[in-house]
Amino acid sequence: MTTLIMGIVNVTPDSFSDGGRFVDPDTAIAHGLWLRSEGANLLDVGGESTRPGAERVAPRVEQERVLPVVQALAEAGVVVSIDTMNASTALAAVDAGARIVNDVSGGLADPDLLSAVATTTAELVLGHWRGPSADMYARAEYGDVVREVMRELAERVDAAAAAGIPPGRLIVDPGIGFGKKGAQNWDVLRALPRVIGLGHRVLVGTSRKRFLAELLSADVDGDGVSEMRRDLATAVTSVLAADAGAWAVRVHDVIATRDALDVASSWWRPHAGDQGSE
Ligand code: PMM
Repeated sequence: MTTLIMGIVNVTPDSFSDGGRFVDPDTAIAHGLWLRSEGANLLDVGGESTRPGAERVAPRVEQERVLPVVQALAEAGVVVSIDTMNASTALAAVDAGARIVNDVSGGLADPDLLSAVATTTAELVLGHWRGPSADMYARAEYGDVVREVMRELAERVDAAAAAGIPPGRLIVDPGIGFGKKGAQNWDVLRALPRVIGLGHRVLVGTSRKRFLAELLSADVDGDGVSEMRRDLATAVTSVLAADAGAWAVRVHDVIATRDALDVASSWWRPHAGDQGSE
């Protein structure tokens, strides 16, 4: 199985599952190196929460959070992606060593982002997005969610190409949880082969998201759906995304997804001639 694992390093006080844990740069760097030791192929560093209802952060604050972390991880040989919607942060992070710009808004939030990325050699993740997190569920109105997500993603690909970014540098992401409610996310995930059919690498981010928690039976321990159970659900969606042909999955709990992908690839691989026990 060749699907890559993108580990999440949120340098934010308010991300919905890990907000506040890694705001200190040294803690964030140590966490990133730990995720690499667990098997992450890439690390996605972000300084602005996109959780539902989150307010925007000034680019200066975002850059103070992320740049030392991007630089240290890049110097340690990690392939770093910068999770930002701001052109200035994208450029500064690429200067600090990031090789991928991950814009969940697909270039819509900052009109300068696509042309800024075009001046670099970075790869670009274009997410499907319908507006800021503060009111994103108000925009989750679709006739045919799969068709509309595909069409809007294709428009972002065209905009990136028009800005001068070679198509081979583009990665698309259906934006699970962004402007989509529970069932709509499942419809999009089931249609992943069609998204892959757009002809670009596809990144999928389901990690710990609300639509997973909504599915799981709540309150076995009287405390909602625990992080451990969300991580297990994420490992399952990671395997299914990999089986559908995703290029990479973006996850908080790298080791759970690594184990799940290893088990799945052992299931799919012919074992004739192996010397295993039991
Ligand atoms: N999700 C979040 C943040 N960044 N980037 C991409 N490309 N795809 C996603 O699905 C995505 C993302 C929100 O999750 P977090 O706040 O737990 O990082």
